[in-house]
Amino acid sequence: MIKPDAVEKGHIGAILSKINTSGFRIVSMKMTQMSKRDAELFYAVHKERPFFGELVAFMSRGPIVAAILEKENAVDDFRTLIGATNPKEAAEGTLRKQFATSVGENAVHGSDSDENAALEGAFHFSGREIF
Ligand code: FUP
Repeated sequence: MIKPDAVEKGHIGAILSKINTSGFRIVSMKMTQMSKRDAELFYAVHKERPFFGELVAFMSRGPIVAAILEKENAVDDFRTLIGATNPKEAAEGTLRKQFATSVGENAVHGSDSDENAALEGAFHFSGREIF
């Protein structure tokens, strides 16, 4: 997902360009807005964490771009491309280094396993929207 902060700042095009030139194939994509309930479900794994309320408010405050990406080793390679959760720790050349402002508003989400990638893809897309 391209998160609400990056969409608000007009970074959709730059982020998609970097994704394409890094060898990912976009197999699904849409601009949409998560409801508070959607964000609570999507981030349910974090529901006991102190930042959960802020995370839900942030992720539902404006539109996001959701996409499913395909590549050999996609999960690890995408996490390398986006960089550390905290942009202060993100490596040079990563999306979070370039576009994120804080650990909370960190521009991009990437799945952390193949299993979660499948669940998160199904969260946003029906079978007919995956190419
Ligand atoms: P990541 O996998 O890098 O997106 O990071 P996590 O799954 O650990 O966290 C998910 C989201 O929770 C982050 F993108 C932002 C938010 N978060 C905070 O706001 N504060 C924290 O200390 C950790 C995570």
